[in-house]
Amino acid sequence: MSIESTASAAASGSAATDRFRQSGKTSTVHASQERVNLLASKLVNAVNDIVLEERVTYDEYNAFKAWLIKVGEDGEWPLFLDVWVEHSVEDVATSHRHGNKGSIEGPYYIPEAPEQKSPAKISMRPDEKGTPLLFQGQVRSTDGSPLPNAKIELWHADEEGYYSQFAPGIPEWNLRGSFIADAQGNFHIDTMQPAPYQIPTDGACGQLIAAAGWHAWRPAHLHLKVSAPGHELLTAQLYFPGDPHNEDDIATAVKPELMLDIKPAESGTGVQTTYDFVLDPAS
Ligand code: MBD
Ligand code: FE
Repeated sequence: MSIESTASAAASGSAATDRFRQSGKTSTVHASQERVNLLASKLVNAVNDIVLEERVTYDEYNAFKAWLIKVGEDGEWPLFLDVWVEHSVEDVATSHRHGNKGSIEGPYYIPEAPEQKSPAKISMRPDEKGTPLLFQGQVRSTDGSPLPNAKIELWHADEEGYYSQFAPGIPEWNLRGSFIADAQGNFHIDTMQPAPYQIPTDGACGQLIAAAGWHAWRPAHLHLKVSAPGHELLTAQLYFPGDPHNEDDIATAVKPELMLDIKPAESGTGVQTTYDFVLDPAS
């Protein structure tokens, strides 16, 4: 059976939900009563304002209730929130930075991918389909100094738009890896160019997209986390020029400074690109 015939929203959604539960991201949250009161009141008021302004009917209210239940059943809360809300949270979190501001993490990050020293090739199937991509660059601090042994975590979809561990039949760490830059902060990673990504169309999020007449596409992208001692962690995505969905990303996560410059590879096979990262010192 092909991956296409077995990948489902419920399977990738439940994997993303399990992953989030295991991530420990909520274990350090200590929201004060004042803060919860403020945010929850604003959210409830915003929903009530829409009901009153748009004169929402009981049929619409019940359809909304059924849809919210389905989001949970399909495990799509991580997908829904990361597609439609995370970009604003990321803007708030990184607005102070002088170096790269980055982009959203999305639902498909897995920590602790196997580590290799640069130069390296990301783990991939022997017959991995697609255009070979050499991704190289340098990691520096905001004062211009190179960051020796900076760590670059890279994960992305394959030629068919699937992520390992979120679609069946793909080796565990396929197209995922952690890479240690050299003493000058330089890195050189051989990978495969990812395809544009369509969020699952057979789950609650897909149902909303179809009902609203939207589209389900994200432009092709590389996901990255770049880190170095004494510096803020950078979570970013990088994009490929000419992708039609660079202009209308469903996740609103494209920024002009995240566009790659793609050239034919000097090796003669595939393409190559150079992108430098600038990290802010941790305060
Ligand atoms: C993705 O691959 C992604 O990066 C985001 C943000 C949401 C859904 C799928
Ligand atoms: Fe992605």
